Amino acid sequence: MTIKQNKWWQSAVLYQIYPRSFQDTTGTGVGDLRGIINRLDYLNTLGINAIWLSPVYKSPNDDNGYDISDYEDIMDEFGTMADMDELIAEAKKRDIRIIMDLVVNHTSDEHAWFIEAKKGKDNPYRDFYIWRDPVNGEAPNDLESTFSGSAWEFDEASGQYYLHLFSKKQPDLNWENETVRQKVNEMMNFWLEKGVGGFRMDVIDLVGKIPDQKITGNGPKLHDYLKEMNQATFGNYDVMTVGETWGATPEIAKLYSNPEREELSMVFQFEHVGLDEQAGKQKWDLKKLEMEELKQVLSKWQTSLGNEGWNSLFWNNHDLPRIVSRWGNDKEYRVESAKAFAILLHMMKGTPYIYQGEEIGMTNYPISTIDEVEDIESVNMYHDRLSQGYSKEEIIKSINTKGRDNARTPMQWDTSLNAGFTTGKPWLHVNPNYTEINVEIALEDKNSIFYTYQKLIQLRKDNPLVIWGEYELQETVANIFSYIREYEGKKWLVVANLSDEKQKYSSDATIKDILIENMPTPNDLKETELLPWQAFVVEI
Ligand code: TEU
Repeated sequence: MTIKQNKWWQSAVLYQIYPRSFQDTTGTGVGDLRGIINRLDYLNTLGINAIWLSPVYKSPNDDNGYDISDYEDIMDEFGTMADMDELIAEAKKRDIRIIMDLVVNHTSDEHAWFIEAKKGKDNPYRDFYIWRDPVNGEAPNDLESTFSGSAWEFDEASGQYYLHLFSKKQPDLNWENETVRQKVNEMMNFWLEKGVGGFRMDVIDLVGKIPDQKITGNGPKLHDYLKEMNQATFGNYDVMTVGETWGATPEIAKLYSNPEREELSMVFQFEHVGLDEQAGKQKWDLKKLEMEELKQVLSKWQTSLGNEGWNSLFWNNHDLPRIVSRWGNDKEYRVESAKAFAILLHMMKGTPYIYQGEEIGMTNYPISTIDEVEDIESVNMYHDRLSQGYSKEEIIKSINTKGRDNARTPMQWDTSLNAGFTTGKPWLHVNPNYTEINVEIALEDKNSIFYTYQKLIQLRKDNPLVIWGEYELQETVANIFSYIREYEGKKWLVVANLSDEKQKYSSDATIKDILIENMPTPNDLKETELLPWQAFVVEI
């Protein structure tokens, strides 16, 4: 079987919306569904085919919607189910599909199932979650929560602990319980019937966990569960699925996305995301990115899936710092470096994802005290590390480099109050650079980052080479990333200087056509020099 299934999602470009920070229409300081509907024409101008919507379900917002209290209702701040139906319909008119965020490793502790489960050991919902007796008066084992501290929370009333791999307000569902899986499937069908375009599956690699053996990711039943889910739900629709799988290797990615196995369309792999952290430590333990490693890792993913899996391509999401601040230069080369990273990623094989604001080169927002931070992961880590003896300065530096709020500051629409995001008090600080970096200015400037993204999307639509072509990394100096895509006798050369310095470059290739560039491309590529962050794609 070939991977060339010609599925719509293989040639699509997705745009991720973090609704809380996208567009407020009611003055609450929190974005809403109406705001997204109002901005659909903007997204249509960009040219995207689908929107991955971070969670919009009912939630007490301990983790900004990733703690769901009702999967079949909409968060009060965001609007109503009627708004949601309208969003799906309005998007459809523009050929844009809505991809729902499926967060089913855990629910909120305010979900009706957990409220029932807490009532006692005999409650029919008790087994929907993972309860264990204390061991020697303590937690069953030393499993840790991603958000710091033990993954076990003691429940006084019953004398048992429940498992939460994230916050204690996010109890883990017990996937071994068949009824739990059935309920999840029913809920997925509810959304599929509404006409959504698929699901992004939050930490899906964790649902096969065996907590007693301290197995969390990639448990033995994981793939059986996904096959079962595929058959019972999305397998019956023309939709896409993308699993969030932090520990995936290419071999693991094939298990999920080989079409013959009938599991998922693709997964998000995070190998490149970990390249600026110290091996075996946490994301907060910083290390400088080696470009050579980035090249090797991304190229490995480009070539190793072959016909047995499908890539997703991304630099950013709501959990990651902004790419232009992280690995680019958000000062003197903000525009050039943002374009260079865009060109590099969008010419690769796989389905690209753009995170809101990336298309205008939004940057990180540095904080100076912990009071400015909203994100539960950063706040918990701060207190945890303070108690372990880390200095405040060191922790703040980690948060400024890697904290999730960097990606979550409100979308910068124009130069009006609060960047046009809200007329009220924004839930999270607006980056003061909105007076220069915003959508209005970007749309007026033909040379803006926005139009580079727009053109990259168009190139993908017009050229099967970008979707199906073979990939080959080219030999260059460390700071230049270059590859060739080849398809049906056509060859495209992609070159990007990922540094603040000029770099020596040489290629024997003759340029037939310039497809895209972020500054004038040399006529002759032999023995030449690339300017800082220079990037181009040429037919050779
Ligand atoms: O993220 C999974 C996850 O493990 C993140 O917490 C990640 O480790 C960290 O942010 C790395 O920067 C997903 C969602 O994307 C995230 O927003 C949720 O908080 C989390 O699951 C729990 O649902």
